[in-house]
Amino acid sequence: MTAAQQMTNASSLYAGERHDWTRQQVLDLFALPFNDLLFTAQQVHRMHFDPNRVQVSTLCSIKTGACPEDCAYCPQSARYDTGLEREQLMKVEKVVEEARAARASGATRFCMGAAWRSPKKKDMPYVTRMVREVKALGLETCMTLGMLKDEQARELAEAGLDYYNHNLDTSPEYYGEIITTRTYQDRLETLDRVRAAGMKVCAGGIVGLGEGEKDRAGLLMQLANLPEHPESVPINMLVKVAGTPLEDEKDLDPFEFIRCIAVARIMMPKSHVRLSAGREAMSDEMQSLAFLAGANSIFYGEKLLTTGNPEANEDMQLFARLGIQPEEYQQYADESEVEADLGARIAEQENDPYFYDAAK
Ligand code: SAM
Ligand code: DTB
Ligand code: SF4
Repeated sequence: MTAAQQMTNASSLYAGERHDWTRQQVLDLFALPFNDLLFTAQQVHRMHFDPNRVQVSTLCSIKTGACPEDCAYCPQSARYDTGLEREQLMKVEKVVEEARAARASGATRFCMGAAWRSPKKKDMPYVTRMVREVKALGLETCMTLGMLKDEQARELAEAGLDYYNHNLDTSPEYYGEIITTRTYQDRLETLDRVRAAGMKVCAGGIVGLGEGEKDRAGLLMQLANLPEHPESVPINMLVKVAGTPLEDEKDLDPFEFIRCIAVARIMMPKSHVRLSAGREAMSDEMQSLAFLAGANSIFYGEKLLTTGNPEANEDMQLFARLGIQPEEYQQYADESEVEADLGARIAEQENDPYFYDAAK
């Protein structure tokens, strides 16, 4: 096929959003010659995005470790001895401080993660306050707190939470090898609740768990066949942490990882695909291939939740070398409006019991 034919092919085949992918169609994409797959993904990418813009989010672990779940990849599960120091729910004040620092270093979204199976009733006033305070800084907000009930999803949406992250992690067939304490269906139901409450969905998975290509295809098929595509699709490469059951897992072929990004881009053409955990172990060249394959979001800042991430200045240097600009997010007309709003909110908090007792 000539390049011109291929261009027409990609535009007609993959221009629109589809929700009826079969496993075979996805496997056929994975089986394309690498150059053809990347070329197609890049064409699809350019139909909906500026190819030289990447969205940057910063993570903050608002409650660390001692999680009752048994996710085999996770350093925060109480079942594995990973030497992680557990921490109680972070004070609202401290979360705001971290969010300000993230904003100052150029992040546009602040993602707050908790090592919970699901939030408890008593946690909700604290987390909704966090959403309000971080939003007041002019940042987009995201939370990942585990499974949600209808009412909790509504409370978060009312507080103004922009995105809720909840990953499917892998294919339904491989899922039982990785997690036994909650079902695939539980995860799908939480995603439905997030959608029904009107928040944007951030849902993706992890690769490098020992799964096969058919599982990576199965994961992407589940995500793309949701009634609406998640606005944000994080693709995590397993970070192997000593003490977890997957600490000695075999490395995934880096080209297979890039294929996964490209297939996600083609299947969910309007979603931000995030090159998520695992960047510390990737070369600059591999990351640039991921951007070429259609990744257009990263976690930015030296820490993910509990594990390392490249230093912010290393990322900025990489962006400069590649001619990439961070995507902008402007909610406020100017900086003084942000500062005035924040000042008023902090003053308001001084007499608020949640402000000082959030960790109890
Ligand atoms: N506890 C909540 C939950 O699991 O629903 C939210 C936080 S949890 C850490 C969020 C996601 O991080 C997981 O679904 C998984 O995809 C990813 N993750 C956790 N540990 C990881 C690791 N070692 N390597 C790569 N991704 C990881
Ligand atoms: C996601 O998909 N990846 C992020 C975020 N959502 C919450 C978490 C990655 C965690 C990596 C392991 C750690 O730092 O604990
Ligand atoms: Fe807990 Fe989330 Fe880690 Fe699973 S991924 S053990 S639910 S913190």
